[in-house]
Amino acid sequence: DETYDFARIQQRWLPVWDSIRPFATDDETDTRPRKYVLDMFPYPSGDLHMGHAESYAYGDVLARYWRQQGFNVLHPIGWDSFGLPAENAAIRRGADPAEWTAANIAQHKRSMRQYATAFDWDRILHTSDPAYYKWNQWLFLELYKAGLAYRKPSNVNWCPNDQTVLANEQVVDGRCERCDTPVVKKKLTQWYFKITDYADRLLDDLNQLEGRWPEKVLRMQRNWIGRSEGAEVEFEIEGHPGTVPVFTTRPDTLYGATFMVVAPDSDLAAELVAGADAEVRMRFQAYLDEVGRMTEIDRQSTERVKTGVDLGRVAIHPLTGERLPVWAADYVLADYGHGAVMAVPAHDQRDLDFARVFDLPVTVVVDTNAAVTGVMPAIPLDEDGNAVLPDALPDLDPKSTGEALTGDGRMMNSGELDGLSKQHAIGRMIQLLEAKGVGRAAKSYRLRDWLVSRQRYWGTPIPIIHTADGQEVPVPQEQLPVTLPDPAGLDLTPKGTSPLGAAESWVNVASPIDGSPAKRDADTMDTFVDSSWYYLRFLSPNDDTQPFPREQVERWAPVDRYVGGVEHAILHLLYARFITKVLFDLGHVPFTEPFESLLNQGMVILDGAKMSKSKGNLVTLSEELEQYGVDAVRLTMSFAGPPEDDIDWKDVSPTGAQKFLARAWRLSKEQLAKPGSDPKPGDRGLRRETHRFLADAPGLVEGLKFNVVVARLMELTNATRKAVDSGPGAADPAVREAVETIALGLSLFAPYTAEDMWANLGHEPSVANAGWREADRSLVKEQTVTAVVQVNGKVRDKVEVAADITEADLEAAARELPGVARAIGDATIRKAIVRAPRLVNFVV
Ligand code: ANZ
Repeated sequence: DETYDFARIQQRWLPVWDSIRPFATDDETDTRPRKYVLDMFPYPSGDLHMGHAESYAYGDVLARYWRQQGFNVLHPIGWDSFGLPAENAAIRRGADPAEWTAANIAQHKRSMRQYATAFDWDRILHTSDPAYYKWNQWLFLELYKAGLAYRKPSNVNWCPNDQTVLANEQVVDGRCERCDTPVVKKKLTQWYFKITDYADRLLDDLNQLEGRWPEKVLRMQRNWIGRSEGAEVEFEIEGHPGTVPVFTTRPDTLYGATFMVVAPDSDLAAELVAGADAEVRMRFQAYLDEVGRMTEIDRQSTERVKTGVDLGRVAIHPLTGERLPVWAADYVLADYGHGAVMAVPAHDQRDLDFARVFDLPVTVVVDTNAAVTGVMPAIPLDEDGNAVLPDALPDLDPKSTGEALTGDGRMMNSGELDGLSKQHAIGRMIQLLEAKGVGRAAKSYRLRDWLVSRQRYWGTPIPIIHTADGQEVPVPQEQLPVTLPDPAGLDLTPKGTSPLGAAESWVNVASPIDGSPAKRDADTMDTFVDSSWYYLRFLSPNDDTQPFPREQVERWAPVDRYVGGVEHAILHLLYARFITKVLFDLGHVPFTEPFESLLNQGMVILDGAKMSKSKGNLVTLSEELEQYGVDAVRLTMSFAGPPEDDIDWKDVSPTGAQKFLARAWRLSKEQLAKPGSDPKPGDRGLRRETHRFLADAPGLVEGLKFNVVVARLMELTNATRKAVDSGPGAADPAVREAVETIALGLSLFAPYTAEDMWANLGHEPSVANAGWREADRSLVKEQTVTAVVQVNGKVRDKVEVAADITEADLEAAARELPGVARAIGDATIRKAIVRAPRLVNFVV
């Protein structure tokens, strides 16, 4: 059969691979150097889509490449199978989420095999498997015992539609990430992980990842952690015990503080208002209700007119002793800094807006018209050479202009700080505060503790038992996993309390302490807990005695190359980094960062737009595979451009990829020299092309220039075809060498075609086991030049020749050229003028 038939080739090789399992990883006896290539594991909802196809194509290039280069490669896959999609689908269809999940995983598996992903099928896992979540519970208890998991009543983000709590990260522009419903605040007791204890390390260690993670991801993580440096200043409030700290990035402006503002939803506000008169309490309560309905984004919006309530309390300025009014206002957030600010309206726009609405005093303490640098700017001159004096300097009167003076300048109205620049004044003020014992240098973070409990069924049960007298008791390790109760008979629709609580026989247990009646914690874990450490579980997914064996961790981890979408730039990667650091601190792993390098593939889009079912512009992977075949789709992904760039499916050509594959494949069907023939006597020009590819491809793959490798394969294919048709012919051993090299190169991008070519070339499967070939450096170095061939002085053809070609060889090569033959026709050559290596002129 001489025609390239992708369907036949796919059918031929899939069962062979299933039986020889070329990608099963041996980690016991194999002593070769190791690489761990990991693709972000998918949610098992629906079938694989174009995004998966892209990401797995890239992960596979890397896994296959390292293997080919002689590494022992670990490239596993699993499913992030807990979470809302399964549960919501189950609710819609009245089915068990476990069954829905199993069916989807089975479909994914079929599609992944068909897509020829080089996964180790002996190491699969899914997080909703009790064999997995047993260790998720272990992890929870490790954090609990280390004081890093705790419960507190707090305002949580609440999605009224999904009836569930959301982590800050799941609130996008004030809306639920999943269903786009505006998120509100609700007070609930929830479990948290103390990620804020790790804020500095999570931030500082990003420097280690510089150059190995995309700059954009590093930036997003830095912003998310959001470290601000400044000071804490203590204020006394009349009639209130102790002092109240505020966080400020501008301690230099303390003399300009004219009032204090507390977050209405903070404990402090509740305490302060409790002592106020009835009218204030009523006004405050009404305000609080209003604020509860607002999103964080709305609260901080600069567009809205500022609102607030005077609490009728008095704060004492720690330096001047002045009496400052205390207000509650929604632009101050309860869970940032200390939930209270010293308001400096002259220099902070939000405070100024507020002061203007409620007519509060404004004191300027930085003269922003005063130069700080000491260097006088050149004064511009007019046509007559007279100095053009600037318009009057801007007024230092923010109360009337409405513009806060946020720039640098010289301190004024600030006692001992007068005349200093901002930076100096900040340092001096901190010294002053420390000397007086009313403040200190401090940092504040945007990062909050990680809310890990969910009031949903389809997740890992939290392994804590609550006794009747309110104690929290960890479920003993030998009783793990705490498995989910049978969902039959449970109402899974979201109500704000966990459906597990209604499973009487499950939730009611004897206290592990004294056997008295107790209750299981009915919440389940955020699925980001599951994915925060799964990369370690792949090292021994079937071990039920430990989460991951130490020696395997030392062998394989951390992950060398992690491949996945930029949508996980913050949540998942930050949590995985945090949990890795916790595991390091607890002595379970010997490293502090989980992913040595990260590849974020771009998106597959259509006509410039993100594809989605609702927009109706979905390209369906299975249909593309049906039409073009697996290899053409994979090759198209790799050829489209740098992997980080988006791929517009409108601009690419799977048909072109298919044609190229057919061209390459047909070469393997030529009457080639015997397998194992010595290529040395073969055509030098073609050999040079082959060895240049062998020399360049590894660096290109490692530099993630997959598209360039494919382009080079196309060039080599063309050169080989030319050698067969109009050169030394198919039987030249250089042709076999070239075709074998094409098969090796293609095996990274088009595994079916490469395998079939390899078989046509007379080799045993699998080409994935065939290794790479060392480039012959002497061939690579050899210079070539383009010789121009003329007939009667007219250019008729060109030929690539070695720079040191002899005159006789050049003349002989020139005679063979088709353009020359055509021009000469029946005429006889009277004279050949040969100037090696650049020119031949035949006179006829
Ligand atoms: C006085 C001041 C004067 C401030 C000035 C700024 C400029 P970042 O940079 O985001 O960390 N702030 C503190 N806690 C807050 C809270 N819970 N809700 C809202 N705002 C809060 O911002 C730190 C600044 O935000 C702090 O510095 C404080 O206002 C305000 F000329 O203090 B500043």
